[in-house]
Amino acid sequence: MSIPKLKKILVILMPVLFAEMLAAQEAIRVNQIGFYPKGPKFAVAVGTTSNVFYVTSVNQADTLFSGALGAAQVWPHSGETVKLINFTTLQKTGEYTIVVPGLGQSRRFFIKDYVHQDLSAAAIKGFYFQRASTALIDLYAGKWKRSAGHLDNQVWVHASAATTARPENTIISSSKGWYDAGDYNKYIVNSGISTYTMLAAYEHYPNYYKELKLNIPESGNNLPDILDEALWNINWMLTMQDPNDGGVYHKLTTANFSGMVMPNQDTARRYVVQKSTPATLDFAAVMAQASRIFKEFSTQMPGFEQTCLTAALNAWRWARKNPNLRYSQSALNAAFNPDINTGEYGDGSFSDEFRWAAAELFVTTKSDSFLSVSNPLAGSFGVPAWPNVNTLGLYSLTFHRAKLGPAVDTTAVVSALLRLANSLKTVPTASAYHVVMGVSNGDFVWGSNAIAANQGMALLQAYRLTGDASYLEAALQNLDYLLGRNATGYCFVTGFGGKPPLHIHHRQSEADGIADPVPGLLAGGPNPNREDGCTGYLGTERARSYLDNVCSYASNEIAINWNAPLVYLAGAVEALYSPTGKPTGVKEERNGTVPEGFGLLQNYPNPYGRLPFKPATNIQFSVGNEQWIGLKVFDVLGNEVATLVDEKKSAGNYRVRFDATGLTSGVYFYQLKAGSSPGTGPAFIATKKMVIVQ
Ligand code: 9MR
Repeated sequence: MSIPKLKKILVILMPVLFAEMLAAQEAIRVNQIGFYPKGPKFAVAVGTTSNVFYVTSVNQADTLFSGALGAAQVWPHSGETVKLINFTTLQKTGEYTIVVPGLGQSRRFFIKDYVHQDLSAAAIKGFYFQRASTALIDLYAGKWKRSAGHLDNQVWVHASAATTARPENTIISSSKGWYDAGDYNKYIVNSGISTYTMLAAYEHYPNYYKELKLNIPESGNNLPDILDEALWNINWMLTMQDPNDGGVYHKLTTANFSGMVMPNQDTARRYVVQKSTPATLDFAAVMAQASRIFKEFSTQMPGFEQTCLTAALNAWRWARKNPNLRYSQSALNAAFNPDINTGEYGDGSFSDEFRWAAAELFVTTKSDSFLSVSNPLAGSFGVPAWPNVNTLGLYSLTFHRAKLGPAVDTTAVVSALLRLANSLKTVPTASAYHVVMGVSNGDFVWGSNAIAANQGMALLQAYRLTGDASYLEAALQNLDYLLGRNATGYCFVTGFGGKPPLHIHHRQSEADGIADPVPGLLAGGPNPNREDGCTGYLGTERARSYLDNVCSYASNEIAINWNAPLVYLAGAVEALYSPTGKPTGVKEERNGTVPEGFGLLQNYPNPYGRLPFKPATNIQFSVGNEQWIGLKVFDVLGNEVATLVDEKKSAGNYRVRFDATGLTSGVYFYQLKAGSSPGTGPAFIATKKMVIVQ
């Protein structure tokens, strides 16, 4: 065949080959981040006649493992016929792909220790990106930096919330807090379960979280970063309690949802609206929990433990006096102006909130008066969600069971927890996708991905209780589901995996003019109810009712109560599978060699970061192979005060002189970034604090 002819055929074939390659990547569903060397490893192949699979190097040059595919099985949630791929016994670390003859090659993934450390940190950092009332600066937010919006230091008391002490249109200050989701409102009910889950992650795995660094403004302040992040919301929640009676406003909101604008462009009036029983009880539960957690940090935060406990007790008293005050937006709008048309978080049954608050207050105070008002062990226990919270109290009772005293029947605590976990544990073996998700058809609803994450969290409680690895392994299956072993082919966390969501329903990500969405955010996930009415959903089946389009708030929004169980699940499996139980100090190296020995030459390392500058010092770093290096100094507000390096550097050791003359005494940060080029995003970032004393 002549060369030109061959070329022509190749030109025609190329798009076909490319399309086939993509289809194959979609047809083998695998966690797109990876697996622990000693952990279970599953994937599924969709619609194949092959009976074998191979795990190979990414370029397919080396085959590390081969095995038989499982029997063909239909997953009823997607209607797909799939075969299970089990490569658990492959423990060699590396970056791999799965090949199924006739089907193609999967997306790439790692087998290695600490494989979910970046995810664990990014999922918490996602909350930093949701912060109201503050600018996000380059130093912490990188290209997603933005101006401050929603200072919320002037918030109107809505007619529905008016009291003698705070009549309609009283102005209060209610700053900070996290935006709930893709919208900019702040809702106490949803803050309740979200904040609990973040605090529980710390309470259950303190050694892990004490060392997990997030590069947020408070990093280095002698509190674990995850608690600093939680405090941003706790401090807001405290302002939502009416000091005159202890009741808690249901939400802080604009009358209507804003357009797709940045926070500083949404300047409509914000209100606190009617107090409600569920908001007040969720608040009481979180404040009781916060009180016992921050006790450990009474040196750093004197009095905070008592502030939280007093707030919890006042809320509890209010709820006992007002045990049945529902937040109904239609009822509110019939009676008051202006109408409020934002998220409702309307919940009509409050016994679960009473049980949760009673459990937390009891665990913190050991006073059985709370138990006689509401028995946390009454009723049944399901996987938690914002309207069903009694199981959160069960988690706390389980964790603290050794110290509860005779007032609580700990045998009943343990059996209730195990009943829930046992109903989930064996599900993967019977599931074509080998996941817990889908144990009930009803798992596929608005925010279905949080159901998967919360199932994982429930299983992890049983693992801690029993040490039985089958609970831990079942939990990990749902993390795999979220990261790619699902019927959509997506890794559902922005910025992670080979096919992450790109068009989440998230005002900041839509309005910021940056192609990549804010990272570390979990999309809501498949939801066959499709309340958004958008067209273009992947499929009509429950597990394929997903659409990566900003239109799709019913399947592609993000929300704090969905990210929080992802934080817990990713952090817990990291803490449990990592060789040390702690994060590794070495940041993942993606391209180029991680610079070593980065630090100030004089007095380094220095635990206090205090350095006598007289008036100059040297910053040193090493470069493993040629790459672009940026070295800058920032003040505490994130203003750049010096650029010391911004160029390609070849391998070697460097010393750069930093002259601090002219800078006022105070805290500064110096940051090293390295990567293939300044524009492509750094492969390595390290930030260190220094105190300049002139
Ligand atoms: O997560 C909430 C889901 O359970 C409800 O079905 C849905 C409709 O009421 O609301 C979801 O919560 C949204 C909230 O009302 C407003 N902010 C965005 C939340 C996530 O979509």
